[in-house]
Amino acid sequence: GGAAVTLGEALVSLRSGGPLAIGGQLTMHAAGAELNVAVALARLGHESSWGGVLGDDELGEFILRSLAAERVDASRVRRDSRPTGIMFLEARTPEVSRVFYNRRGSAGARLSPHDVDRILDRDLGWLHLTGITPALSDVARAAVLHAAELCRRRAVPFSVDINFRSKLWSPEEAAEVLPWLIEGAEVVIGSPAELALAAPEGATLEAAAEELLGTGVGEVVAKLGADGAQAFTPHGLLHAPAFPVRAVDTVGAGDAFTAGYLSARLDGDDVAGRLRRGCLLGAFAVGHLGDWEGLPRRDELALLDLGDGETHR
Ligand code: ADP
Ligand code: KDG
Repeated sequence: GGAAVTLGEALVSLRSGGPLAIGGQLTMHAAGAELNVAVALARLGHESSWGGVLGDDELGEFILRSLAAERVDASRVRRDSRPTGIMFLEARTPEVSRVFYNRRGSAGARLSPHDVDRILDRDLGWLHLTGITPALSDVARAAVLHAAELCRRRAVPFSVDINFRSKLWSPEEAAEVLPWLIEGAEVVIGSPAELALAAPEGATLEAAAEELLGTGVGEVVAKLGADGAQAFTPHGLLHAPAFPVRAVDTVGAGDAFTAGYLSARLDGDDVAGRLRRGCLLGAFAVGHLGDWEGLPRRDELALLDLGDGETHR
């Protein structure tokens, strides 16, 4: 029982169809790694909640409206006089995208330990955190470390997606903080490079996973893009292939994967089932513009079992 809760910074993402320096139309999406996970879980019917700080501005209104439409509880959101952060996603060429942030001094970066107490003051079934939040500001770092500590103290299961963002902090800074964040986590997710960042002794993915499991992490999950994903548990190693789909927009695939993995875990599925649903949600995410817009409701989970180009009549 209890809600699946996540907290962090929500952003507005503005996606271009070409070089930003040329101008033209941008499409507006609610984004942020933790918001993406919250929406994905709600789509699958889980009781889902997102907590954080939004600007007292129109972008904050847009994000609240998006959360409400997706049935994500946002009752513990605080508004702040600072602006809601923005992320530009530039399709510079069809193959190469670039990210630019307008988020320094944003409302979201003001998330505090006090906010965390308010957000987590409830029947908590699961908490999901990311390595983006500690990179935002000193107070946000204190907030997310406090959240992890509360989980350890209250024996609430929690997960961490490392989500290293090089525009926010250096690998050295991240390597110093991440062990404090992931200590005691049930699930730690990252790319092989991110997992190596969190396990400084781990020279290979296997060694990094081994090291993290040795510190008491329950499951270590590596996202491998079009190669699928791999889970390391005390009982061994499991790999799942990606679903073959045409990738339209890969941003958000990692969050979708994480939500799929956690959803299956909340349902009590085994590790193979968790990996499969993770890869399935990742495939849905890459097939659609936007981080989460293309994600399935629970009754749509079998859609990709249809053949290519098939029309369901
Ligand atoms: P991130 O976006 O965090 O870098 P990945 O690129 O590894 O994460 O994507 C997460 C998951 O999404 C992968 O494990 C895979 O299951 C799925 N995925 C990513 N890219 C593709 C793709 N091109 N085709 C099919 N599935 C994909
Ligand atoms: O995972 C997708 C995220 O990159 C995006 O929504 C924004 O949280 C975000 C970030 O900080 O990059």
